[in-house]
Amino acid sequence: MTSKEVHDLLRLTRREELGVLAAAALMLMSQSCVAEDTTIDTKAGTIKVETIAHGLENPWGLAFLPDDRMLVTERPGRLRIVTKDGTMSGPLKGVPEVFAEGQGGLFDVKLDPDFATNRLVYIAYSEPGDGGAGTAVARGKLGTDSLDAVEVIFRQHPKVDGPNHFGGRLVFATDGKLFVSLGERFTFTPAQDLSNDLGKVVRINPDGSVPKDNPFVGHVEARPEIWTYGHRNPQGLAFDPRGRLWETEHGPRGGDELNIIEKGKNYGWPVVAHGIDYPGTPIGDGSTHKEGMEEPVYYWDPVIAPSGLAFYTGNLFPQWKNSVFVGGLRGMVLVRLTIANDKVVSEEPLLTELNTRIRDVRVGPDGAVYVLTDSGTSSMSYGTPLASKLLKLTPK
Ligand SMILES: [Ca+2]
Repeated sequence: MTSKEVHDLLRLTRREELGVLAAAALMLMSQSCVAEDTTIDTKAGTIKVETIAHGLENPWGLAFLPDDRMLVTERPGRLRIVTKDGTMSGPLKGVPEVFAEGQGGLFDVKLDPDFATNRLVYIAYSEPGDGGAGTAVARGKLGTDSLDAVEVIFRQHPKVDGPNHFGGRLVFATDGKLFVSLGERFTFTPAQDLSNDLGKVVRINPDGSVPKDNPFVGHVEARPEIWTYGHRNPQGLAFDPRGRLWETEHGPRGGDELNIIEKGKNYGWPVVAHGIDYPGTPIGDGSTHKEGMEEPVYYWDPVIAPSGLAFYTGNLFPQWKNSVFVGGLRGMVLVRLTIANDKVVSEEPLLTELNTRIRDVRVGPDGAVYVLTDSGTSSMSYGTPLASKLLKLTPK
């Protein structure tokens, strides 16, 4: 709505309705202001930051449909289709009930590798049930305005009380196996126990069955879906162009991590970690390394609360080859890391001008970088204004 249209609308309005409509008009004008595109200067030159959609509520995950549209999740439990010009559908029907408290709700969304023929979409979410809630994965066929024939293919075991540390990222390997990141639900030591799914990365077939070559298949005490363990709250999961799996997780104070995920390995939580516990006490005996436990490739101190992870694989930004993007919630930053020989050799903070939390980052099929902001002031906030955005970054 242009300011002239707003003016005309107000002029035609009966006096007693003026206040309400003026407030509505002001809101529309302010929304059109926040939707304006902007440019920022980066080491890759000036880039354009375009607001594709705004007014989202705690968006969490993003997937690109083959017809240029996108699927976006909102944590309270909504899955929407967004067109490339920003038109948002209503919430799709068929999404299971989610435990929408604290960090809980609807998380990531992924298309089946054979989506073009089977229309299957996978969602991760916190599922309420006996014992509290746990991360689950469901899949259904994408219809016009619904997910149809939805089935739950995976449930984190056991469900735990409390609203924290669900993980919730999904990624398919090129061989079709599905990886799911699972938080330790703020339980600490169970992350080291292979008889549960707390603080694990699991590997399953698309129908939820367990691949026979998983590392703990046949171990009596271990759950066979486990691929790696000793994680805290992993919210970033992505394959690099060489086919290796990388992960980010929320660590303790001073210890957010970037890890390379390898079959059967132990990533240390809560025995070894960088940083200290939030009350100010050491983690374990205060060590950062121990035999048999993997150290992170990189860690953040102060923490950024990483969420979303994407290797730059497009052609729009040749300068960003060998870069990986990491969203930062607490850090209110999109981090670009340059990787060489599995080491982080530089870190560039991007989008700090926006002063907003970043929940997810993806590289689109067009080579642009897409970012979901989260306008909540903290991971625990609900009822914050619906001001989160889907942004698109392209060279200016
Ligand atoms: Ca670790």
